[in-house]
Amino acid sequence: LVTQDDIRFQERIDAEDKIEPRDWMPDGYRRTLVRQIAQHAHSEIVGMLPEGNWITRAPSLRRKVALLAKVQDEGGHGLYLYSAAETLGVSRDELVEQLLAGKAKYSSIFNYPTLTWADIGAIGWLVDGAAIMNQVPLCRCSYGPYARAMVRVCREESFHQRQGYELMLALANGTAEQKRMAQDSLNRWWWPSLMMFGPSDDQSAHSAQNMAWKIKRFSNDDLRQRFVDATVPQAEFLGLTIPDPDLRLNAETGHYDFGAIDWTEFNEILKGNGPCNRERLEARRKAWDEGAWVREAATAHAAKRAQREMK
Ligand code: FAQ
Repeated sequence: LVTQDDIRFQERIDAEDKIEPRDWMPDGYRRTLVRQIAQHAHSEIVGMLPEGNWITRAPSLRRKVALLAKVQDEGGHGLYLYSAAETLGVSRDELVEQLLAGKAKYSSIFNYPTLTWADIGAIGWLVDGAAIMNQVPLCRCSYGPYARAMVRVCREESFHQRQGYELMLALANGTAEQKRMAQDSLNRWWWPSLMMFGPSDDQSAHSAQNMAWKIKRFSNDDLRQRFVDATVPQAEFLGLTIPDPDLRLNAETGHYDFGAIDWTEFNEILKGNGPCNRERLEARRKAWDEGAWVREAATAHAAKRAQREMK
């Protein structure tokens, strides 16, 4: 049933008005935003784990400092996004609970292991590269708090992407063994990075409505194509080979054609059966349990301060 409120809401969207927390919005709009922003926040928090794995083993002080800063940024993005979700009437506790109970989704990409130091380069280059491609249009999302949060997040992700590409460049120009490591990590991260953009358009349940509401500005397949077009020349500059025998520049379209994505692998990961799904959730649960004393201390401190202010 379409009401007058729905019609007026769509007119505001079409006029490029930003929707703010206290404005009327359809329940479906609120629900899909909570879903997307929460999944995005969880991705940032779980996304700290694969790279965190290498902080203690970074090969130099300079690399360690950069990686520490990057992982810290991701924690910041997660908290920032939980706050954006809270403006829609859910609490951070609820969202964290859903994550720890295994009921919430987060990006498929963070369920792969980081086996070598080169994976830190590949994550920055490809995973942050894909994240930027997807998130720059979100700076124009119709929901104000999410759009504004994305501006800072995208600036920081750009730094992350450069950090990763520069690392890959150092390895690709290094010894034969270093170059092999870089190629091996490209081989393992390429296809999962393409899956980050989500199912193909004809399989994407939320796309049509989210495009009409201007939450999404481009479809999953459009963004995936843009990512391939931008990344292939970067791989060529590194002297590395993209692991796709079907990849070729299509002279007619000006875009790269690429091979079929293994959607079975993607769907298995979404069901919780990826290589690291269990390990990631266990790490988050452990961090939550071991952080209980911090939450208790902060609550006690806040209560004490409130009491002092009342006097
Ligand atoms: N993994 O109908 P659609 C980062 C789900 S970047 C897992 O197409 P939609 C930075 C989807 O949620 C990564 N699930 O859905 C970083 C839906 O599930 P539901 C995070 C996926 O929303 C870098 C179902 O499949 N970025 O963290 C995936 O229209 C390095 C149907 O899909 C964002 O979250 C996937 N790859 O489009 C951190 C960006 N793809 O809820 C550390 C914001 C789809 O029906 C290190 N999100 N699904 O059960 C979005 O732009 C959108 O939500 C999409 C999906 C494009 C991800």
